[in-house]
Amino acid sequence: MLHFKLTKKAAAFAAVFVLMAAVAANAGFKREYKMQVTVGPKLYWGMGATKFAELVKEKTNGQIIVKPYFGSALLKGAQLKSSQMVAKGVIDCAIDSTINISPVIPEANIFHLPFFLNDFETLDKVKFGQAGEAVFAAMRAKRIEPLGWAENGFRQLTNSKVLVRTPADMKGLRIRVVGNPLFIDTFRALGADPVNMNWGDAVAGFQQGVVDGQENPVGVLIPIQIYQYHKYATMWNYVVDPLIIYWNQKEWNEFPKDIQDAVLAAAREAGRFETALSRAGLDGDKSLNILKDEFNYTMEVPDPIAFMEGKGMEIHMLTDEEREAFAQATRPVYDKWIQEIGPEVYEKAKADIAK
Ligand code: X2X
Repeated sequence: MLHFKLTKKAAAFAAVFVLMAAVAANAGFKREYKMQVTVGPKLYWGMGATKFAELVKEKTNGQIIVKPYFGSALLKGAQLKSSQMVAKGVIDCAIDSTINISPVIPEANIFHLPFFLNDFETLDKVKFGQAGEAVFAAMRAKRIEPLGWAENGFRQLTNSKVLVRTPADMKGLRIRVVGNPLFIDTFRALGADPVNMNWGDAVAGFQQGVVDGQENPVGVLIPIQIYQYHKYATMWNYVVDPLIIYWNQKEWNEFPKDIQDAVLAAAREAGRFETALSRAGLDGDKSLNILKDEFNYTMEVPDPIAFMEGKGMEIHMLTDEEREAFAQATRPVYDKWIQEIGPEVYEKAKADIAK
C-alpha cells in the first residue's frame, strides 16, 4: 500500500515536471490559438484562414499554431459577436468581415455606405489609405490588434422572383441580410422586406425559400450553389466587404517581437492570396497573375459571371444610370450613416479616393 502511494506521488511529480518542461520549451505559447471564421473552409475566405494558419506555423517554426474554427463554431453561429469575443480574449484571433465587426467598430461601416465604393481601385485607396488606418486605429482602441486586410468582395443581389433593374423591382422582396442595422435601413429604403439571419441559418433559408433573396459576393454564392435557389442576379457592387485578420491585443502585446513580425508577415501574405482569389476573373488578368506568379497557384478559377450564367442564372449588370436611381433612393440612409460612422472617417475616405 505504502509502495503504491509513493509511486502515485512520484508519477504526479513527474507529470508536473514534464508539463513545465513543455511550457518552457515553447516559451509559454498556447498549444493552439483559436481563430473565428464565419464561413466554411471551401470558400475563398475559409481558404484564406487555412493559408494564414499554414504561414504562421511555417514562419514561426511551429511555435505558434493557429486553428481555424469554421462556420462561426466558436460563437454558436453568432457572427456579429466575433470582435467582442476577440477583444475579451475568449477567442484569440479571427479573419472577419467588416460587416461583422461593425457592432464594436462602427467605423468599419465606411465600406457599407450604399453605392459609395464600387470598384477595386477605389476600394484599395480606402483600405490602404487614411480611412483604412482610421478603422485599424478604432480596433486598437477597442483592444483588438488588426494584422492585415483580405476580402470577401463586392456584394451582389440574387433572388428567386424578378430580375432587379430598378428600386421599384425590389418592392416587397424578402431579402436575408446580416443583422447589421445599416443593411436593414438600406433594404427598407429600397422598398424591400429585409430579414436578419446569421449565415449558418441563411443557406437553409435559401434552400427552403424562407426568403426570396440575399446579398453576398460571387465568391460566396458560387460555392453554396446559389443558382439552385435563385434564378436572378443583379451585379450592382452596392457595398463591399473587406476582411480583416485580427488578434486579441493583450495576447498580441505579450508576443516577442520576432513572433509578431512573423505573424504579421503571414497575415499580409495570406490576405494578398485570399484577395486575389476573391477577385480572380473580376479584374482582368491581374489577380489571376498574382495567384500564378506569386503563389504558384495553378488550380483553375472560373470566371464567376460566365459560370453563374452557365448554370442558368439571368444576370443583369447595372448601368451607371440605373445605379444612380438606387443611389438616390438610399441617399437618406447614406447621410444618416455618415454620422454613425463618424464624419471624419468619411472625409478621410473621400480624400483617399481623390488621390
Ligand atoms: O453573413 C454573410 O452574408 C457573410 C458570410 O457574407 C458575412 O459574414 C458578412
